[in-house]
Amino acid sequence: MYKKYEPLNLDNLPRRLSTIGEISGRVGSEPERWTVNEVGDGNLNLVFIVTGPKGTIIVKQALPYVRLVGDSWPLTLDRSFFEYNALIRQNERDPGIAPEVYYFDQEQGLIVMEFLAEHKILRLKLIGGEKVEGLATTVGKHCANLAFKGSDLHMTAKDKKNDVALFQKNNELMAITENLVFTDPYFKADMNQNTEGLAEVIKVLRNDVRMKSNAQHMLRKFTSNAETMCHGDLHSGSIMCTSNKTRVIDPEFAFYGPMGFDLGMLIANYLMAFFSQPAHRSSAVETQNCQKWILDTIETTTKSFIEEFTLLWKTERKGILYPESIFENQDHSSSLAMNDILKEIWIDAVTVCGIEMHRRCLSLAHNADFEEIEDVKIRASLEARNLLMGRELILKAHSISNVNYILEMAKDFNRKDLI
Ligand code: SR1
Ligand code: MG
Repeated sequence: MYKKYEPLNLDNLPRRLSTIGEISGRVGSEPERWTVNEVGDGNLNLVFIVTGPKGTIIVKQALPYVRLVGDSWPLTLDRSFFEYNALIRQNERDPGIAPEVYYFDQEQGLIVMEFLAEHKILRLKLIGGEKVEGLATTVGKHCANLAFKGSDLHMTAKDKKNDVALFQKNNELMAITENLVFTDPYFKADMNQNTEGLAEVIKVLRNDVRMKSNAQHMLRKFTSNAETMCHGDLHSGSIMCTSNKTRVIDPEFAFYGPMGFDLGMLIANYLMAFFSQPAHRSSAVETQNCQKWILDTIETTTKSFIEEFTLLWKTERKGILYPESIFENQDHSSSLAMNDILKEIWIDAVTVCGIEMHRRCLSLAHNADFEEIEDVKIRASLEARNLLMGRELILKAHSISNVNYILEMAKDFNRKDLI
C-alpha cells in the first residue's frame, strides 16, 4: 500500500491491494483475476465489493470530504480509525453481529471486512415490504450489549476512561450529529431541505420553545454524558439482513454517550418506515400488514433490550457502578436501581427518537423511505404525521412509560390528515 493517502478506484484497487497478504489470502494473489464494483450508496465513503478466485471482500475507504456534498465539506479520514475500533468492540461485546475485520490501514482510511453475500440493507427491505425473522431480538440484544458492556457497569474504570478519551477524538463525526441531528431542524440552516407543503408544520416545530429546549437538553447529554460506546448511527441503513439473519454495520459515528441513543435512533427509523408504508404498498391490506409488522418489531426490539439488559445486570455487573458489595452481598435487591436506569434510558431513547424523526425530514441527509415517494403531496402528508409525532415524543418523553404508548401514538397519527 502507498504511504500517502490516495483514493482507490476500479483501476488501481487490484494492483494496490493484491500485495497485502491479509487481502490476497482471501481474494487470490493474481489481481488480473479480480473483479471490482463500487457500491457505496451512503453519504460519506467509497465501498467496493472485490471478488477473486478465493472469495469476496468489502473494501471501505474514507474520502477526505463528505461524499454527499463534495469537497467543499472536508472531513477527517480518521473516521475509519473509529469505525475500525468500534467494529472490534461490537464484536467483543456481542460477537457475530458486526462484520469481521480482515485488515485496517489508517493512512489510507481503509477497512477491509467480511462480505455479507446474502444480506440486503434493511431500509430497502422495509420499503419493499419484506419481513425479517429475528430482526427485533437480534438488534434489541445488540443495543443492550453495547450499552451495558461499554459502560462503568461492566468495564474497569481505567479501561472505560481510556476508551472515552480515545473516542472523544471522533469529534468531527460527533459534530455532524450535534448540528445536523440536534439543531439544524429547528432553524433555517444552510443545508436544510424539506418537502414542499410542510411550511406550517415546520412553523409549529420551530415555535415550540418547550420542545426545542427538550431537544437541546438531549444534546447536552449527547455531548457530556459519556455513559457508553454507542454505535452512533443505528438506522435501518446500518442494518443488513437476509430473511432470517441480521448484522449491524457502519459504526463510524461511534462515540461515548447516553445509553438510550442507539435504541432511540433505531425506533425513529422504524417509525419512518411505518409512516411511509401507504406510499409503497399497493393495497390497504398490504399496508396494514406491513405496518403491523413494523410496530411489532419496535415492541419486540424494546422488550429484548430490556430483557438482555436485565440479564447482563445479573450476570455481567463487574464495574464500579452499583456493586454487589452494597446490594446483593447485604441481602438487598438492586432491582430498584436497575429500573431507575432503564427508565432514564427509555426517556433518552424517546427524546432521541423524536429528534431523529425531525432531522430526516428537515435537515440534510433524508431517508429513502420518504424520498422515494414521487408524489410530493403524498410525501408531505406522510412526513407531516412523522414530524408531529416526533414533536409529541420530545414533549412527552418523561410521561411515556412504555413502548405500547408509542405504538398507539403511531396508529393514531397514521389516521390523521394534518396538511
Ligand atoms: C453528512 S453525513 C449525514 C448523515 O449520514 C450519516 O449516515 C449520518 O446519519 C449523518 O447524520
Ligand atoms: Mg453510514
